[in-house]
Amino acid sequence: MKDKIYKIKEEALKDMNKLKTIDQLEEIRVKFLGKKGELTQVLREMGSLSKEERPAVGQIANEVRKELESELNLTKNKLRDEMKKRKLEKERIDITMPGNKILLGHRHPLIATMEELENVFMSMGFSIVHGPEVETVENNFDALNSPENHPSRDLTDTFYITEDILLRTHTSPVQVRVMKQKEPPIKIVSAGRTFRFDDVDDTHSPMFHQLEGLVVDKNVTMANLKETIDIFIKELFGYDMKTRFRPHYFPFTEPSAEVDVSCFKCKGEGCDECNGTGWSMELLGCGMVDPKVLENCGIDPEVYSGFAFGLGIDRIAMVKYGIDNIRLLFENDMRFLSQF
Ligand code: 2NL
Repeated sequence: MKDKIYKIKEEALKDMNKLKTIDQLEEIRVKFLGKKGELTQVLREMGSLSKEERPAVGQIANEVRKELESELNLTKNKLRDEMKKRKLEKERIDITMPGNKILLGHRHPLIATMEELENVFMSMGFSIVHGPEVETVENNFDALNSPENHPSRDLTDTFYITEDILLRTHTSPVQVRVMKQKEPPIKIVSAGRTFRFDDVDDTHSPMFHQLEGLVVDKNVTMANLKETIDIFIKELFGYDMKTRFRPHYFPFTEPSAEVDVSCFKCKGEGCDECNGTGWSMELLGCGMVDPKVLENCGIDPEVYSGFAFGLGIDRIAMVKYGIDNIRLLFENDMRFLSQF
């Protein structure tokens, strides 16, 4: 019986030397030490031994069991370490390898300009409002005093949807909507897409962008208008920039002015860019809201007065980024866009 026990031990150790995985190790544990294992089987047969033999054989059997158990545990730890080492080796990261570049998009230069303009006006206490691009003739022309025979109303200049509905030709109808809905004080700017039936050239596109502002309150004067425009230009282009107000005509303001700004290149010295005048021309139009327009929108011109201004965002973006062709803003050519 002792021989049998030693043989089991030898066999178990031999098996253990060959095994590769922890699963196989468990198989060996079951095969030799399990309930129906070989060593357990032998111990069960101890009944057939004589009383004298039993303690000695029992002791050997227990020793062998302990030895096998500790050997199994040692092997288990060894296997676990090896597996961990293999796993780490497999998952090794070469930190010197170049990474995958993540391509980040960014704002379109036109939208960036629009947001920059809005931010300047927000910092000056204006609210940002939005309105529909499809408008009524009433909001786009009639309420704004635009005469029936005005060229901009012409069927060949405007995209009409029906006789009364059109694609807005400026952002003014958004302000008309606000005036019709809200009591003064009003201090808003509205930016967005506008449409005119233009042929495309370097500076014209049938779809373009405007920003307009409107202030209506008691005692609003031309001085407030000039100050607001002046600060806006300085905030946007720098405090060394000057403004010049030239008389002009708009159907919805009286008096009206066009605003010139110091030449961006020479800052007023006079250069080839500004034909030696020192001024960038026609960046902005403005005026005191015509009392008739206030009345059209349900505001009493005897109590309230207001000023309004408008500018072309495309033009500002082109000046700001040195873009010489408006088409580049709308063609979405990545070779162009990725430069910003
Ligand atoms: C320009 C000039 C201007 C306005 C827009 C306006 C709006 C209302 C009432 C009165 Cl609701 N005026 N807007 C006034 C003067 C000039 O725009 O050159 N825009 C590109």
